[in-house]
Amino acid sequence: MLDAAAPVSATPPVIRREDYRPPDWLVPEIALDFQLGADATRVKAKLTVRRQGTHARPLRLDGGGGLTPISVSIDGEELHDAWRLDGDQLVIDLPGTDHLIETEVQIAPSANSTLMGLYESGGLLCTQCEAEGFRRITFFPDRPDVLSRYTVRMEAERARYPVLLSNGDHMDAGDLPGGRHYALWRDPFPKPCYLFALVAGDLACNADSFVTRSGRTIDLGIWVREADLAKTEHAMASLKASMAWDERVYGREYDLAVFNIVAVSDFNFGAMENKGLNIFNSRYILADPDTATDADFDAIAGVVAHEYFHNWSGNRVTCRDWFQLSLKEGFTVLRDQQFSADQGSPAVKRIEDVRALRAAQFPEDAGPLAHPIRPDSYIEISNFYTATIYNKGAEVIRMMKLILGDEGFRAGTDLYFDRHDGHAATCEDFIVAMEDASGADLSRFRLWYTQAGTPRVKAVLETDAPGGRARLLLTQTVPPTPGQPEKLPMPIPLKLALLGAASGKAMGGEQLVILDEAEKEVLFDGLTEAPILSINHGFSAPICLETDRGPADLAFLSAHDEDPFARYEAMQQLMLDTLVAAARGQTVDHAGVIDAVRNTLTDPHLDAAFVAEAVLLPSEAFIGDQLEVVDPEKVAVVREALRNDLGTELLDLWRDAYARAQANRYEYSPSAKGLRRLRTVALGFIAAAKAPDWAELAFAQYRDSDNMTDRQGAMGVLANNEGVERERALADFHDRYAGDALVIDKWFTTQALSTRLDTPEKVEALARHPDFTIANPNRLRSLVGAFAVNQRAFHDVSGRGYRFVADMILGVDRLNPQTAARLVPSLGRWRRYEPVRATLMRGELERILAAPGLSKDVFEQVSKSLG
Ligand code: B3K
Ligand code: ZN
Repeated sequence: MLDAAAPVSATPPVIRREDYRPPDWLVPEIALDFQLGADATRVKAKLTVRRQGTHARPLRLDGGGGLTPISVSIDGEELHDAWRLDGDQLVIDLPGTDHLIETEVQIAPSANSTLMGLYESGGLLCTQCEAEGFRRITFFPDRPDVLSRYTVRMEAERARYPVLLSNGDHMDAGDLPGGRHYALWRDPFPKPCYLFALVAGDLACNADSFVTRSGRTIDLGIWVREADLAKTEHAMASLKASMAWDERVYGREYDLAVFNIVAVSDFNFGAMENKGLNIFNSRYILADPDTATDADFDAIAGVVAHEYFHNWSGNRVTCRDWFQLSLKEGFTVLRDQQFSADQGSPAVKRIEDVRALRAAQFPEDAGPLAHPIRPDSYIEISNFYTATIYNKGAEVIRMMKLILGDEGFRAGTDLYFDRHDGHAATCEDFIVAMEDASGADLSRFRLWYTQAGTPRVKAVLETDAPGGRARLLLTQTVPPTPGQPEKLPMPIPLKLALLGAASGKAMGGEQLVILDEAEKEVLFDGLTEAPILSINHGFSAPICLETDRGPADLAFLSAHDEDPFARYEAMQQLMLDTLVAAARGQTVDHAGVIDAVRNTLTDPHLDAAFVAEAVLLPSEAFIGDQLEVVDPEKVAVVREALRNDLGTELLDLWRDAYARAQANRYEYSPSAKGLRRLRTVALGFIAAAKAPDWAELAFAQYRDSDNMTDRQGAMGVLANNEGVERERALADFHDRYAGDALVIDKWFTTQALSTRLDTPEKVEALARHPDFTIANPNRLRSLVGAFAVNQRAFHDVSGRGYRFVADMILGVDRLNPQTAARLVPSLGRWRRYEPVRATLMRGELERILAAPGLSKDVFEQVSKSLG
């Protein structure tokens, strides 16, 4: 039998932030004893419990996923009438203040398809407890404000599970009769149960060490299947770089003597920051140049850093309740973004981060699932691991840093860590630490925590050229979102400058303007040239910006702006204005964009990575986001027309760029990465121009590459087009990497993202491919997740894309509700589309909602999308 989450029988309860109450009982100590087996694992738990405050309420321990108690004893006595089950909770009436509770349960890891709690992956036994998975392992108050010291004893068959890992320090190990062995781990740091982890299996270790700034040597281990050991070097280098960076930039030193990472192939998310024992989706650990792209290498560094940084922002200081999730996630995303920016090109990293924000968070903020970074309610907390909590959360803390200045911010984080070390804190605690350390008043800034929706800022510059004066009028509105029809103006920090229209130089330098009312006027004088507005430098605020700058101003900024982000943004805006006008049915001239791209391609001062970003057209989805009503086919057609013109008109320049980039020898460095990126971008434009040799060039790049970035890049270009080379490349790729799951994922994704018109039917056929399975989240996402973001294909007017994704959601929900629910938002934005598609999408949501036995995960996302 499959052990999925309990299906919804009645409308599931809503959990509200305002209902938070401190725990009635604390659990200062827990000792766990695991008799591990894939089909049956016995878990004994000894909890020392302490009544908190004066009350007569019983001890309530959460259970779930079919936990059945084998025995319960209180202060050493097995008492059958002193406890009861109330739903999934074990309820025990206790007379005193301090008691010892012992429970024993049996669980079945191999039948656990939810990948929460203890489960089996590729022969390993591993855990995932955040947010509420620990209750699937043993009865416990499964909430982040109950912190305990853990002692963990694990016993298992030695041949099958030679390595036994848990949190903290390794205390003891030994052989037992019958081919069994045991290990004992103790974690000295009190932690919430969501940070508990264990792993048992046949693993090899890349062992290394790191000496902290205070001179302690930390043993580092990255544990993988023996065959994957050679692919762990980059993750190890990233880990050591993260450890040094957190000491240098945030003054945070690692605390335990051991830091282990285990890679598993079945994992719902990217990775998990369990104390001293991070568990990772293998895609964020394993890499070598032949099998991983530059983007994969970058993501590995980012995720390794992210999980490591959680040791302070998340583990030493944790969250009081799950409404505070952004306290650890937003802050930690900011920290990993800063780390990655320091490792490579800060400008390119910022462009990538903003692109990700616009692709995932802006649509969320504009749709039925919009929520503030500190939500007010949820049905299933797993649905709130969102781009809003993570990425907008990071933007909000980045704005605090900008307002406080680097020193004020660092004083604030120091105070926050000192004040709350070892405790479960709130977003409010973080803001108060920032205020106390810097003297700043963030009272209005708190609106960023309570109001959902992306603010819209309009900037109009009026100039009085002969008088050398200018007046900038800034206005803001925050759009209504579900449950929040009215909004207050937010404090919006805007870094800006006026550029001289002749010199291209900023007159009077850059300034920081905080737009903290519905409108604000900024006056400039002493201007020596006609000014052009350059605004939102470095994307200083996560807003949608509207200006009165025309194509000539944007083209000028795209060639001259001193702020690299603003320069990139000017080009994007120029392209976007052209594409949006075309999608609205206006006749447009591509000459302005072509000239601007020509200038960028021929500017000798720009590096390849920046050029590659700047010349990319905005995505179909982002163009759609600017329209009142989206017709995805129309968007795709106008975008393709501009791409074709850019390809044709600038063909010689694309060939030059291609040739320059081709001369590059493989190394993983910012400049080599930039050249590789430009190479494939140029190849795409050569193909868009239908140059006679495009397929030959693409196939040669595919065949001759010594790295996955170039190979996959070429395969992507081929996959978007017709021809024998396409079929040869796809077939060769599949054969060449057969058995390497992470690479075969790329094979599925490349086809799911294809711009070809037959993509919907190809994707349906791929879902019947023997390599496809809905049980593995990576494989599911590689095909279905990728298809759902391929705007043109997913929104095929036949509705077959919608039907396919809805069928997948229903199928996956029976196994893994969390992963199923993550596919719902693609259908959930139906109101944005033209009526034929909107009706089809809504119909699929209604079909899902009517299905029997829906999980609360999917129920919440679908019902909110329809509501
Ligand atoms: N904290 C985990 C997320 C776990 C998600 C569980 N539903 C990974 C991370 O953000 O670092
Ligand atoms: Zn995180």
